Amino acid sequence: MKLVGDEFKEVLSEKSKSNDSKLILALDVPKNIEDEKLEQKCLEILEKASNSIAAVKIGYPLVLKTGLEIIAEASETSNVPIIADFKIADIPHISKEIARYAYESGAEAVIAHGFTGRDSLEAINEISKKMGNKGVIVVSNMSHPGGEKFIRPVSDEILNLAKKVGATGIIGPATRPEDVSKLRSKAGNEILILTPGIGAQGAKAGDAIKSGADYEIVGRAIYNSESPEESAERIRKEINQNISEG
Ligand code: NUP
Repeated sequence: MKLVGDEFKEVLSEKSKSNDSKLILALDVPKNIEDEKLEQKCLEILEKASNSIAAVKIGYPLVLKTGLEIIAEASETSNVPIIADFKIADIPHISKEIARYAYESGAEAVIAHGFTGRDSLEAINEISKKMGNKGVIVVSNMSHPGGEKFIRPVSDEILNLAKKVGATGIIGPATRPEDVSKLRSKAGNEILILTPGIGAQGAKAGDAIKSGADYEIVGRAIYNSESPEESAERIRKEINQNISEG
């Protein structure tokens, strides 16, 4: 089946090649920043990290604090593709509207939950196609310990659904590389696997990619560090080094 999100896959892959990077920055809310300075500080972090990353992921914390416009501003500042992590989980009509707002604001891809079922994902795919083949990434497993209880046991089923509807990619847990290997073996090669959990959640840079992921998502280890620019560059290199050691 043809996947949605060709345009997103292409811009992501181009940026990944030109920056020699498999790193996606999760731009959440850095600690100890006054509310009035938050937007400026986040854009500054992004600008400084932008040569070390393949994409940036923006989610609820930053959007709820600063407004949806942050997506367009981030896109202008960095020239890297933006993934809107809204973990969309609603009935088809509402899921589609959330995705629409994210794409209209400049996001190249959205993250959606898969447990809502086929009709909700298909509604997002529909708007993705209408807006020029934007990305749809489905959460098929989660990286935190609590993810073991409800989502991990059904992660294969969610992956199957993501494949059936032709989603662009899935989220897998870098904290459980054995799960990433399993997901890759069942996913085939075409679907992207994006994996959070490196650094603050304990996973080592590069291990998830060695287990079959395409990209690694890192937030706090970059934006809460003394020099986000240096940390992003260091983690980019660590990933590449770890992968090259095979
Ligand atoms: O399973 C997931 N785990 C996870 O951490 C799915 C996610 N989308 N994330 C996101 O990745 C989370 O919302 C955060 O933005 C980022 C990880 O951040 P950090 O642990 O590197 O700070």
